[in-house]
Amino acid sequence: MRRSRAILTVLTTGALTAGALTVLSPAADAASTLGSAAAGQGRYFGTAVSINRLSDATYSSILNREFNSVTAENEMKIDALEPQQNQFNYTTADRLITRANEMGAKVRGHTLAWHSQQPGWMQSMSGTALRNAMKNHITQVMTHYKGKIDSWDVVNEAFDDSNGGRRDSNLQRTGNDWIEDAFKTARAADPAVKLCYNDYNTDNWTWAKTQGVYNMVKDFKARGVPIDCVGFQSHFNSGSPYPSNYRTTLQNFADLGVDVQITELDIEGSGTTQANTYANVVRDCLAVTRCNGITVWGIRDSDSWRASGTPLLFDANGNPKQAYTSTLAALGGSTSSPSPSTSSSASPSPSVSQSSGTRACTATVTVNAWTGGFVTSVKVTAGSAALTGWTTGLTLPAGSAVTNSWSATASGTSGAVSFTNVGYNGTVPAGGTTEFGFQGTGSAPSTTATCTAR
Ligand code: 9MR
Repeated sequence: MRRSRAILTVLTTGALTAGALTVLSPAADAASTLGSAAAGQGRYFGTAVSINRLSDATYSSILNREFNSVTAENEMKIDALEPQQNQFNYTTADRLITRANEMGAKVRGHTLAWHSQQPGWMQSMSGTALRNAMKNHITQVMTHYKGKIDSWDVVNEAFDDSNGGRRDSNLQRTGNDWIEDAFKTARAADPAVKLCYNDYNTDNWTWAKTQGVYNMVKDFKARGVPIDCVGFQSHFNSGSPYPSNYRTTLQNFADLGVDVQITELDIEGSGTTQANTYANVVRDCLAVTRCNGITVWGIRDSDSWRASGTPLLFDANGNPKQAYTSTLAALGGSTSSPSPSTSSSASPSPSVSQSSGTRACTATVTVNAWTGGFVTSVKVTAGSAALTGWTTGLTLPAGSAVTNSWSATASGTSGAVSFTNVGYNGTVPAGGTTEFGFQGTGSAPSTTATCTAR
């Protein structure tokens, strides 16, 4: 069930003097998160989610705030859903679907047929028995999730890493037609969902593996085998770097008449180099009409399967990295550019119509509340002079408490609370903005906030 939510955006001022309240439309904040910026481009921006991290408040609040698509990192794999033959366990995966519904997020289903993460009973199977078990798994799982999934990875990683042919596996040994059999079974089980082939090291157009997958999709389209999309995992690192022909690859596949999706993006590295590569990937997707969306393979570096490569958009503390800012900017969003609608709305307020040189700021509060909890985002906008620091204050109703905050240091957890910039976001150019947020229990705080500039 989707929770009903109240979303309110109010501009308040109170830098050096009390200011008038101006109500803004929610659209004023439309492009300040990855999900909303991607939506503005007609795409989704998703992440892999690991169910046991949802109890981590920092993880959970970033998930809520930034993403509008989710992929179960492991919970919808074959071993998780069918641990004993024909005994299905949907409990954990269903929790993730519920969470996605609460977020209003799409779900990518991952994955129905794969040589890896097979339950023990399947690993030891072969021939017709295995083929039938594969088809039964596809039918049962897709029937259970009918209407709840946007795209299914029907077959995952079926190609050899170097020679452009098929990977050897127990599934491959059931006959070369196992992939098309999987797709036909999937279409029959749920005709409405998008059916994808998903793989890694298929990003560089000149690589044999890319050509192998391309030729299979071309053949499927020519023979009417159902396939709707191709997923590019895009795990980039020094051994498999982002290729300059990535956009060509995406476009060539799209030209076969399938959607393309970036399904497991992570880019090892740091700083400007990493940030630029993320931006390039986003720009490549946006340049290809049929590139529907991007999923990163985890939230914080510490959540990654390759944590030591720091390949994600948030650091271990949940702070957005340079790669986050460049990704958001490439999506057409912004965390720090001047916002004309905010500053013009603020102009009636005496506190921001001051002469250049006097530091002032305003705080725009967005509350996303449900029964028993809330997430609050606050946009701090500098007046006509650059800030070197800021503190905003607001009041929580009795019984409410701050449980977590990001991109600011909180002082107090109940009643009157305040939030001060952290190291990287104290400096805000004249007219520029920065954002922080906090999560809490109880009823939502007032949208009236003060902002004190330094
Ligand atoms: O991130 C997943 C990790 O937690 C699992 O241990 C691993 C086991 O196979 O699978 C990882 O996810 C993989 C995904 O399902 C398919 N593409 C490669 C991903 C990274 O290994």
